[in-house]
Amino acid sequence: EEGFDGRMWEAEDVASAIPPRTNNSHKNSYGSVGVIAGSLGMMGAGRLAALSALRAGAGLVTLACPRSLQPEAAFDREIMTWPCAEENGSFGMTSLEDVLAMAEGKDALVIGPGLGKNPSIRMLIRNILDNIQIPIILDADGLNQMTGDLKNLGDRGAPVVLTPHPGEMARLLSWKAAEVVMDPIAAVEALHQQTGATALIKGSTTVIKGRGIINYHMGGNPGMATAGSGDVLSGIIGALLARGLDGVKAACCGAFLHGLAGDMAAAELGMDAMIASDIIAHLAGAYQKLAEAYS
Ligand code: NPW
Ligand code: AMP
Ligand code: MG
Repeated sequence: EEGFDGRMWEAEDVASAIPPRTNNSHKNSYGSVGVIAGSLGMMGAGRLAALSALRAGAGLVTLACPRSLQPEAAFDREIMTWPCAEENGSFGMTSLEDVLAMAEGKDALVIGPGLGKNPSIRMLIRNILDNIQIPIILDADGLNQMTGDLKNLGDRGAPVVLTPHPGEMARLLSWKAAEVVMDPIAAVEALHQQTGATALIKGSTTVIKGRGIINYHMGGNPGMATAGSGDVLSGIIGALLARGLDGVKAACCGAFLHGLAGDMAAAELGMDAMIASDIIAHLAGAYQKLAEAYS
């Protein structure tokens, strides 16, 4: 059985799920994450996901982007970039060859933040899901694009984690957003049932459903209701998948670290002024708290 056993998990559980750094290790020991994200006007979403993956402890992060946006994608020096063939500032089916080349040798892929609405992205993602057997987290426009086309993901050779907010969940299930908000547990169970993937629904309570178990997380605060905060979560989960956690553990530990970093950002800056980058900056403090819980 993957993940935790349905109880509310503690810092100690999260700390012990994430393999500690060892003395005779190197960057490849901590996973290589590929991020497929961004489009003209929303490259920031891709950058936030990529930097979050690095701050969550991945050894290497490569941000694939539409070719014309490469200078913006490369803004953070530690992030490698992978310019891809583009369709009017967006990824599309014509990006497939470049994206498959980027994915080679990666330990996890983050797909979706800021991808936008180019309809040919749907075929691109379908091809990736069918042809690449590495763990994937699918979020944001990656989910919106795949509505009606996410089935049998449990039979894939590697985990898939889906992280919709209630609006994205409503589209995926053809429910009303109000119905999702009223019963997020039923929604997350339905999404897991329909797709076979690990499903995580965001909100003031985050609910995670993988094989046989349901997990909850109640950290975080309304200061996290700010642009890009979900893109940060997807990068964190990508890093944890690359570090070898299964789908449920990556989702649970990712939600925990994201909520804790968000609470530390709010404590320092206040809920009104904090922004998504501050959640990334406070991942350091969140990991320190975990280390204290573990020792
Ligand atoms: P409403 O209208 O509020 O009632 P979208 P998005 C609903 C990128 N970003 N409970 C909401 O309902 C993302 O990565 C880029 C209930 C509305 O109908 C995506 O790729 C940034 N309903 C892209 O933008 C920073 C809720 O869902 C719909 C809900 C679009 O993502 C920002 C909105 O969903 C952003 O991250 C809730 N809790 N939450 C950048 N800097 O580049 C949402 N809804 O249309 O998928 O829009 O979430 O903004
Ligand atoms: P997104 O809508 O994709 O940007 O994701 C927003 C992220 O911030 C999710 O991880 C939510 O769980 C978190 N978040 C947003 N609002 C709150 C809130 N009121 N309390 C706790 N977490 C929140
Ligand atoms: Mg989002």
